[in-house]
Amino acid sequence: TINDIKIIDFPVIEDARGNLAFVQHGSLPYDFKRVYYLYDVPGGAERGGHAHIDQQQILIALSGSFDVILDDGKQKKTYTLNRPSKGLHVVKGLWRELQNFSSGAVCLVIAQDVYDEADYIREYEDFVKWKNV
Ligand code: T46
Repeated sequence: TINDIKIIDFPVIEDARGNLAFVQHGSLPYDFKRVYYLYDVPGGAERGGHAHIDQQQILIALSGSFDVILDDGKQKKTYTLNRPSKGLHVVKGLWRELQNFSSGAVCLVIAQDVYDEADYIREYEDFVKWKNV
């Protein structure tokens, strides 16, 4: 549910040359098998608009900013991501919408498993029905 969502702080090594943040095996709440990223998102475009049945993901604003609206069928919560050292842990079973991408924004996603269309619910009506089973 909405209450299981967490912000993860990645370790950051800072020095005069800039910052280095890292994510490695064992440091996330799950083992991950896939990384993908959204970039060159045109102003006003919206992404997401679906739920995952089983897959967990962590979203990171590597550059720029965007909003993530999460919905568990009962409650909605909006998160603004704008720090490359912070990850939004999106647990399974949540509807997500991504909006308000700044120009140059990059959304990195660390996903639990490989891409599988069968893990998606892409109609909001189906999501609400699934949640109420
Ligand atoms: C999510 C948000 C944050 C692939 O072939 N492989 C992949 O790994 C992914 C993620 C997508 N695709 C295909 C499936 C569609 O034909 O790429 C096309 C666009 O995918 P989609 O409309 O789902 O993209 P977004 O940006 O709306 O959603 C994506 C992820 O699918 C989703 O899991 O949580 O980013």
